[in-house]
Amino acid sequence: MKRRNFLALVGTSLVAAPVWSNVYNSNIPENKAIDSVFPDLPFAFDALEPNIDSKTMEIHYTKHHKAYYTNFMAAIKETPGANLDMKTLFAGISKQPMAVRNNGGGYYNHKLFWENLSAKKTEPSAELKAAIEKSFTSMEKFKEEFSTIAKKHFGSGWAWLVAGADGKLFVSETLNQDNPLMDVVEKKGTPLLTLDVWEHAYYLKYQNRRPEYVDNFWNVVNWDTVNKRFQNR
Ligand code: MN3
Repeated sequence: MKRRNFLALVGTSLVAAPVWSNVYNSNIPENKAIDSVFPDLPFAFDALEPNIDSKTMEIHYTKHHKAYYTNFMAAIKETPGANLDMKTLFAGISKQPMAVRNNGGGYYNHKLFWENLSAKKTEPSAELKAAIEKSFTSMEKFKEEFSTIAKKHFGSGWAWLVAGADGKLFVSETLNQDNPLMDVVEKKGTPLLTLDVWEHAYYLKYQNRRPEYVDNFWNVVNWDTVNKRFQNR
């Protein structure tokens, strides 16, 4: 936990907040950062300009993501789900109220999304590249398939690169704030990379030009994060 978050936690006796004590035995290392305080954005609002503009980033993080987090905490506190780690919660999400599914997904998906974005130039590891080539024949083919799903997804949702239980990688799309960890989705697995294709993610800059937003996404993918997820899947 970051010192600032720790102090915030100490300073405000969050006794009603979920106890995440048994969290983070998950095989997704990024889960470790999720805690009883809203997580920091890992970069400045303007860091991804011009691919993702500063105003969109600011509203997306401080309004949309924050609201999902706040509503998720409100929906899950004092329920049995409050003591589960996110992976277990999502694996049984069909038994949870819609508010937990929508806001828990919204909270978690955005956190993953920020973590797989960076202004720094990064590259897929040799191991990830080999796995992508095995599953999609080439890196270009993978990007094409992922982009097509992201461009064509109807309505609000997310595009994903996922590691399946059989070890194969695949691309998928989910509706609203669902994700591949949820028992309600058809194609389940461990998320490696995600892209938010809700209009709020791009409309201020790109308006109806979602394909341009998707193409520019590749300029700001944080492959270091994707490599790490793949390694720890
Ligand atoms: Mn969003």
